[in-house]
Amino acid sequence: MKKFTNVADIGDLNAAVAEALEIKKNRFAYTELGRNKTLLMIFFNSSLRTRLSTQKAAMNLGMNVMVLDVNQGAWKLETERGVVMDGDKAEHLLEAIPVMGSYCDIIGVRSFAGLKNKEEDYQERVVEQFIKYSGRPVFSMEAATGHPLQSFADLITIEEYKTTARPKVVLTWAPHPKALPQAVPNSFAEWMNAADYELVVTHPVGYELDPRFVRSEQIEYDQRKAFEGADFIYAKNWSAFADENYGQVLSVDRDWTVDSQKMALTNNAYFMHCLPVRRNMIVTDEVIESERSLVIPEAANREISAQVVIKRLLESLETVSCND
Ligand code: AN0
Ligand code: CP
Repeated sequence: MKKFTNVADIGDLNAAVAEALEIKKNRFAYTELGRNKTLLMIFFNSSLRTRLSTQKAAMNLGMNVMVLDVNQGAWKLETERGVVMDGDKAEHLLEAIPVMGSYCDIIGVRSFAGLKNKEEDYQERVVEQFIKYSGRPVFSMEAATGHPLQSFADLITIEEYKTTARPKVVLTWAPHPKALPQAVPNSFAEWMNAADYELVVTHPVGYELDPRFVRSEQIEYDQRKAFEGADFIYAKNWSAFADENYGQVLSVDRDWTVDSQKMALTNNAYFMHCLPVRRNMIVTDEVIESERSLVIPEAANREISAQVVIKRLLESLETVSCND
């Protein structure tokens, strides 16, 4: 595996989950694989879980880890080619990327959607430039349109807790005061479809996701109806995807908040959310604190999904290191 930005990169999902569960039992089986290898993690946006779990995963593999917060202490980076750089941006991404690549063996990038220009976001400009110009294997730590490390952890979690071969998994939109990207729901749908679970997506009219991720027949606009018989409820907010209101908040209707009354309609479903979560907007205290809430084991599995991904990228490296 030379890059990791979507579900196709990981190949066979059964094999990936089996590898994850094996690693979970013995996290330190591959400490030699990463010896004298360096991971550079680059953050254009905030993070708690991704930063810590990915660093831990790399340390489990014996790697050295460097973290760069682009917005704290680095030069402000220009990303557009052809601009006259007479503003506040002191360095261009086109120099910064190969320079960063020269100091490491593998690169992880977090770069959220700007939510201003749909075409730009859906072209995944930043991550694609890292892939093209760094000369290193690159993995997404949440890019503009996807968050595959999260979805892989979600898949591992569902595999651990499911009691039927093909569970009913419901992705529900829930209210949030600020505009959020579609990356998490896009990837979640992509991975759940690839796993061939029964996926139902519920959201208010206007919140339809990219049809490349969610087919129209998978949408149920009535949230309560969608919850009926569900084995897993996966809550997430996202902003509008449609051209006419891309990146906008169309509703903050708290009738969409996940509460105990709605959970009672399900097949005693587990509750999931990628975190960070706003309590009593997305989900009530009662539901997130209930014994059916998986948010903590789900977050813990981020270490495991990251470790499988970094292990596979390490295995793809040629024997010559960047210092040779
Ligand atoms: C981000 C998002 O919705 O994409 C990160 C989630 C992992 N969430 C927020 O910015 C609150
Ligand atoms: N779920 C997730 O990616 O969390 P962070 O934004 O804290 O990394």
